[in-house]
Amino acid sequence: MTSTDLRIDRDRLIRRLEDLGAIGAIDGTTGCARLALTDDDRDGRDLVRTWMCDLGLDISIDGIGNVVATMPGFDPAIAPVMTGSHIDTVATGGRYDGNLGVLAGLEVIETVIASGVELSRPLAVGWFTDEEGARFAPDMLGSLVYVGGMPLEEALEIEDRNGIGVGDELDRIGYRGAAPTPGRVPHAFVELHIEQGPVLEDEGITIGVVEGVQGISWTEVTLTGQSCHAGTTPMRLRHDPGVVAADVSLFVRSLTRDIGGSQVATVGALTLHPNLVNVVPSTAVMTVDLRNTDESVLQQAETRFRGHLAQAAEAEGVGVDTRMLARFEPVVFDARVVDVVEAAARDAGLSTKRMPSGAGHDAQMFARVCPTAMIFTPSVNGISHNVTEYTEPDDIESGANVLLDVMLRLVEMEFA
Ligand code: HGY
Ligand code: MN
Ligand code: MN
Repeated sequence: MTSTDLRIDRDRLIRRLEDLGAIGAIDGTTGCARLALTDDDRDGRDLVRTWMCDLGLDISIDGIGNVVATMPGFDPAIAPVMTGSHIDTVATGGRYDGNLGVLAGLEVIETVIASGVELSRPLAVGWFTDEEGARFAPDMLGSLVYVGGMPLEEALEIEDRNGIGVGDELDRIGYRGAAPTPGRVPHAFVELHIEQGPVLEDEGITIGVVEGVQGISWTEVTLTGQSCHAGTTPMRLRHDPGVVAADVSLFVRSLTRDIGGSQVATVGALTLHPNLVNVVPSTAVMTVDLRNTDESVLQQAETRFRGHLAQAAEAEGVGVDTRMLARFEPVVFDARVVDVVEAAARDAGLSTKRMPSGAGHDAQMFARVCPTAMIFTPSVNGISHNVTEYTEPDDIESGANVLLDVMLRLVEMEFA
């Protein structure tokens, strides 16, 4: 059998997606909640690691809990072609976001090993800690540390909103590994991921050929006013942080209309304190997520947001503190790898579309150290970060077979 004849085992992949999706399952839905470094994340990690062990792969766990499994029996000097993604989820997650990339990578390796096809370099699949950033910011934390974008010590100190630290949680769930960071640089990296948007489905396209990732800006804003009685306090004496938060929410939405193009803005988290019907809040803590494919436009959006925030807070007599939770510039993937993704999909007779990624991914970190690109499969109704997230089995199979072909082609490529 030659490598071009290989095809993944669709049923085995779908079954594993279901088995992993059952961990942290959200009652009555096909969604799951496995926030980074929780017990559910640990259980998901243990399950996938078992599958990796059963396959006889060499497994390495590093100081931030990234897990990379590599085909055994190769000269350690030969860098692997790596794939991977994440198996942590948001609190209302689906069973495909991240999980597809990890399990399809495992499926590719299992298919190649079973075929007996000899390779000149190993394949590897990894999952990277806290890609979502939903519990510990920034997102893509594990892959950022893996590529040397953040010192391990700094990452271990990061705390969630309850003051619980990354390092302590890694120890608690048993995933603070000994492998060094930054990690081994792969020969090339390719990630399969659901699109998480409506483009492929709207245009009836099977494979997204991802050329890059848009820039991301996450700001936490703490507004401090004065708590007082909702009934007795005259409006002229109020300093209400909730009003400023509402104003800023509306402003960032208007910013997207004004800037247009790929500009998006989201106030995803908003907490009023004490959050009671008859108390003017003392504080409001909110997050503002701004993204754009163009760095200079993203900076303009940030400047306008910050200017309006300061103005609105001053008018209400409310104090403002801001904290950057994440800031990543747009990333352009290696054209040579992008071309391989497109060629592999087309040779398989699949429709393709070149496109940017609206979401952040671990691949954007690997693009810093090796030739990297991504493969998208369609999301039904363009929905993700939602328990109803779904991708058709045929598209899962097509995406995984494209991943298989791309990885085998990358094995034979030299990147001067
Ligand atoms: O936020 C993101 O784009 C990714 O899901 N972490
Ligand atoms: Mn993801
Ligand atoms: Mn996600």
